[in-house]
Amino acid sequence: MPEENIAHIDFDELNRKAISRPLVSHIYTADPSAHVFEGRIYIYPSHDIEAGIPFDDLGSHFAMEDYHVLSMEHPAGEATDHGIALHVRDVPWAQRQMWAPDAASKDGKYYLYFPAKRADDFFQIGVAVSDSPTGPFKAEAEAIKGSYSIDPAVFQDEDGQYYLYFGGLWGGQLQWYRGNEYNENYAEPNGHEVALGPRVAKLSADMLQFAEPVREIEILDEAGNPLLAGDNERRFFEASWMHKYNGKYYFSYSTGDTHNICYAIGDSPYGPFTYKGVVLNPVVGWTNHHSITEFEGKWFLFYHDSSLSKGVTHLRSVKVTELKYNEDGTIQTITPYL
Ligand code: FUB
Repeated sequence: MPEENIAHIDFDELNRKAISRPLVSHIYTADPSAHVFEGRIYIYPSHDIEAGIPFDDLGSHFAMEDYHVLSMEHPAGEATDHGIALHVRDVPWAQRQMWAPDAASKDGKYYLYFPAKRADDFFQIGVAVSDSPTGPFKAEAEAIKGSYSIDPAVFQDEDGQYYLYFGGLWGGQLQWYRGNEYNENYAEPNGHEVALGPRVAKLSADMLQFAEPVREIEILDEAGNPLLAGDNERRFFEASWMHKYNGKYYFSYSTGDTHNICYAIGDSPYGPFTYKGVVLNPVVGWTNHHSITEFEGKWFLFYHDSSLSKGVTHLRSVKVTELKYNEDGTIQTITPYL
């Protein structure tokens, strides 16, 4: 929900109407990537702070410096904050803006994937390793070779392969890439041209690098045509997430400037994916970012909004609510306020 539309909101009333409460309120958290590791829910969010940096379209005011891990025994239970898991000062290649992270587990080790800006202003994606799902994580000396842009999301397929999805427009810099080539003269395509797609690559066996060239994902409409850049209500903007349900791959994402979380379904982790609808309607705050995970046979949507900070778009709070499917596998759209 854009800031111009929140001026008249009664936040006490809105918080009464919200379908769920912030998981923690002693710090601001956002962009929740939730996973179940050994029967417990672990949430890897951004840690929002007020850094006093003026607002701009590149999101410079999202000036986060570290990550905390949250965990829960059950989605209806209390969340525990496990403290600082990684700080930007301990990442040799990164300088600032620790944006939306994700994590994976393999062979008893835990891998935190995160975007951050280098000193020369380019986003890359890094990885940090720990023996515990709550960290502390030790960052690799360099970012993942060939990585760019933001919002990594890691997906473990049933055959044991791991895939990293990523990409984000505007502040996320994806508009400066075609294929995997950077050019400062590139921009978002015109409205009648095909929209830029999210990116995906299989991870190497050691989880530290891409195992193959990064591919661009196609999102198609019902007629099989790629979504166009001018289709702002449906085209990819940022916040990739992948989950599997009844053997199908569900790719979900934010539409950015239209503030929806949408999803598209395919038969392969690489796509193509066919657009199916909205998972989550706009929340208070400009950004909308989520994850979807199964716990004890039910499905849950983790998301954030800025209701606790009374609409400050870069001070968000992570929430969770149940997600339901229709018989045909489509997702029932969630409205965050009654
Ligand atoms: O938290 C910073 C950025 O805001 C994330 O990387 C985007 O997905 C948006 O939520």
